[in-house]
Amino acid sequence: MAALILVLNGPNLNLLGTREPEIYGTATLDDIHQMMNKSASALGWQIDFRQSNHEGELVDWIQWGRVHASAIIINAGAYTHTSVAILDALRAFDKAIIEVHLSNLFQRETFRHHSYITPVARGLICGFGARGYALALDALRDIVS
Ligand code: CA2
Repeated sequence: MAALILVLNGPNLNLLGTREPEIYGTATLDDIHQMMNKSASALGWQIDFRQSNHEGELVDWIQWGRVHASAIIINAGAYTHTSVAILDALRAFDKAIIEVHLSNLFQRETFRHHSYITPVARGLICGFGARGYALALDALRDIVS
């Protein structure tokens, strides 16, 4: 059966491409979704691509992923810096987690330098804009069979 990669996007990422292009680039979330579908199908994988502005919904989806997903790629948006609930849910996911951010967190405000997710992630990709999602999929090629 084709591996299913769950791609989770947190609050405000639905606004991508509409504001702050100097920080987040010009690609919309739909552009990223389409790009990932293409890359994944070349690998024989499926993508389940979701966005929510609600912490609990993200937690529910991570729990769903425990049963259905081979890996999680997550950009938790601002919840990255605040959410113990998302950390706890990810801790219960026993397959690979890749953390992605469009911007380079370490060139930004100090409150963005800490991530609750990095300690449970296989790796962190930040600062490459939308390309970071493609890099995360590429990283999974050596991890997901
Ligand atoms: O760089 C990233 O990917 C972030 O996860 C984006 C979050 C931010 O809180 C994190 O610190 C870093 C914010 C996403 C908001 O995206 C917008 C895009 C366009 C217009 C408004 C918000």
